Amino acid sequence: MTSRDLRTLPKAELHLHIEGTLEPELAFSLAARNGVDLPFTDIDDLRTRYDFTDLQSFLDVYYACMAVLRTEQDFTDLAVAYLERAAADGVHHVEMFFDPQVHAANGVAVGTVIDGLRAGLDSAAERFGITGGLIVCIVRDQPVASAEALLDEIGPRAHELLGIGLDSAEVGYPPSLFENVFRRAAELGLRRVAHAGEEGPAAYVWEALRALEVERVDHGIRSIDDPELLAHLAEHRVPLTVCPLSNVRLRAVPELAAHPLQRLVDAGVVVTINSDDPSYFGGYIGDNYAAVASLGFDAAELAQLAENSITASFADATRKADLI
Ligand code: ES4
Ligand code: ZN
Repeated sequence: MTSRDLRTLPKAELHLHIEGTLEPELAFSLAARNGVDLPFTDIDDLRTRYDFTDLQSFLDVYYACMAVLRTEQDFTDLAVAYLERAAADGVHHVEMFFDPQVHAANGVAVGTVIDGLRAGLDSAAERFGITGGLIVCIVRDQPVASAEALLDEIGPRAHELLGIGLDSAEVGYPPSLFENVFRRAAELGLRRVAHAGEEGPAAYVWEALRALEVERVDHGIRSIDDPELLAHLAEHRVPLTVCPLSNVRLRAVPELAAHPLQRLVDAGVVVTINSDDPSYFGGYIGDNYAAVASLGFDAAELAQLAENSITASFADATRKADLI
């Protein structure tokens, strides 16, 4: 399948950290606009820090860059820049993560972030017909009390959000820590997802399913180590949002050829392809599909992965039927 054909496959992006779409050029221009000092001398210096060895080495750079995002307009600009690229890659529906606890530490209220991102999504709806919504992510290496306080804050605006997620440093921060937070989120009407089995073990995927009652698992690639878990995911059609280029760049897999994607598909798991933090990991969603094509997936298999992304989304049934 040519990369042009890959880009015209209608698809949904379900695992995308909007802060991870911040390109170095925009980071430096927002730093200047907001009078924020970045701990990098220039764009080239920042790019040299992209040689990640694991998840934490990436998160250190990612959180440092997020400090340039201060105003509602910054978040709108960020979202619009991403959504333009997504539209060009055949994305018709986006469920976008954001990390309010990190912005709060920079003095930015969650309402400012929500307003800015929603304005970006509204503009993409008008310009490109893109649908979607926001998934508020709990930063799991911050105290549980901070997550509880965030829930207090978003309560009145929960109807403007699609869901709740769980991200950041995984090992040592098991999903069960956030059982009460996710229960409260469900009571607010939020859909539930969580990062699990990226660097952490298959046991964390089980915990996300049992303690948090997630409807999708973000990454989930370590599920490959547990045949019973694979059978459970397949039987209950719990989708995985897999991010191949992210897994390579953060060394969650030794190389692309060693990625368990094919084995997950062969186990009958509903797998989707996503970009995670495209500015940092060397490619947007079209590049991730191209990486999968390079693994030997044929046109029918790639079309199935794209269809899975629509099926696995939280779009309503009418919208899903339009897109498939
Ligand atoms: C993330 Cl790749 C990844 N894993 C966990 N948390 C994250 N936040 C942003 N990107
Ligand atoms: Zn992620």
